[in-house]
Amino acid sequence: MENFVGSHMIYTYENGWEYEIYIKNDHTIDYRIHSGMVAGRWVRDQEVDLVKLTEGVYKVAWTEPTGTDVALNFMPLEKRMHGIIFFPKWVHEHPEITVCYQNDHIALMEESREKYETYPKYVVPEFADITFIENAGVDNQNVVAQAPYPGMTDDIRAGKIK
Ligand code: FER
Repeated sequence: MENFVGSHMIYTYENGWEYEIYIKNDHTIDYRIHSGMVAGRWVRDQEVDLVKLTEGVYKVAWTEPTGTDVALNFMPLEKRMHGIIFFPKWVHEHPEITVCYQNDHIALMEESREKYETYPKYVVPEFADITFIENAGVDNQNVVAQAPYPGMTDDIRAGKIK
């Protein structure tokens, strides 16, 4: 796990959705969503379950305050990952409610998951290509420190922002 913790990655799912993740420590991630159904959403300090499955293969899984469940498998040496996202029905119908800096709107997420429908869930299983990877160290507060904007992932890949 020593190698994987600290990984800062950008990846594009085969459905075109582009995501960014920072493995902040062995039980916490920060992330930004750059395109797709909930583009613009960003989150810090999400508690996750993180394990090394075998050499070079890591699994990150968690449940969001929105009720969305996520399980990601990373194969950094192959620059590939697979993710499966289980969206409650309400997030699929009202994605804009979840597009925010979630840390400032936890109560709204918890109210919405009670107010709207959960089932049937909208399940999105996709492979992705990892287009950027660096190790940013443990508990680095500067990696995911501002809202996503159009073109941000190009800027990160070009080394223009940190
Ligand atoms: C990912 C897929 C989904 C990811 C985060 C999510 C950080 C979160 C989705 C949501 O809460 O809406 O690859 O990576």
